[in-house]
Amino acid sequence: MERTFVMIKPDGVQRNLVGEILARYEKKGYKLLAMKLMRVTEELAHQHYAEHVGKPFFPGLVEYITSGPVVALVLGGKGVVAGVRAMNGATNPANAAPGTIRGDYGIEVGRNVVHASDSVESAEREIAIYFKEEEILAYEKNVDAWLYE
Ligand code: DAT
Ligand code: MG
Repeated sequence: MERTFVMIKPDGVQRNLVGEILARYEKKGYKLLAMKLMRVTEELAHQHYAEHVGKPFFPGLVEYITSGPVVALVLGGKGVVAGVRAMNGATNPANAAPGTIRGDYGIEVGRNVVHASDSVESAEREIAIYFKEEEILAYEKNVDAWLYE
């Protein structure tokens, strides 16, 4: 099953949006494979956002992502990588369509509420940064027959 890495960022936790955001992914039909409340350390932030090291916004990004607890998730499902990116909306909430998480809950790019992997390859890389394989569960749900033909 395709998997993606998702994070509800510190602003999402502080603004009491965890339940609403999880509910969206759940209702869509994506399967929760792993979940934890945790703090992102500076070291984790550098690993996670390795592609952005040295960019002007990088220090602010690290400060933001390490500023409070986050919820780290692994979600599974057919097309889940692109599907969650679409549900999250454009990187800058100012450009994110209404109906998306960033469009509905965010204002500025530096407080954009959620993260999701941008490809199957980056999903596997990011999952490995945040989770041990034994923390990721494989299980059947009866509803699967009602989600998949
Ligand atoms: P995404 O989170 O949509 O994958 P990204 O990987 O390009 O976007 O950037 C990672 C995060 O860095 C993004 O969620 C918010 C921040 N960021 C990106 N571009 C930025 C910019 N131009 N100014 C400020 N923050 C930015
Ligand atoms: Mg990205």
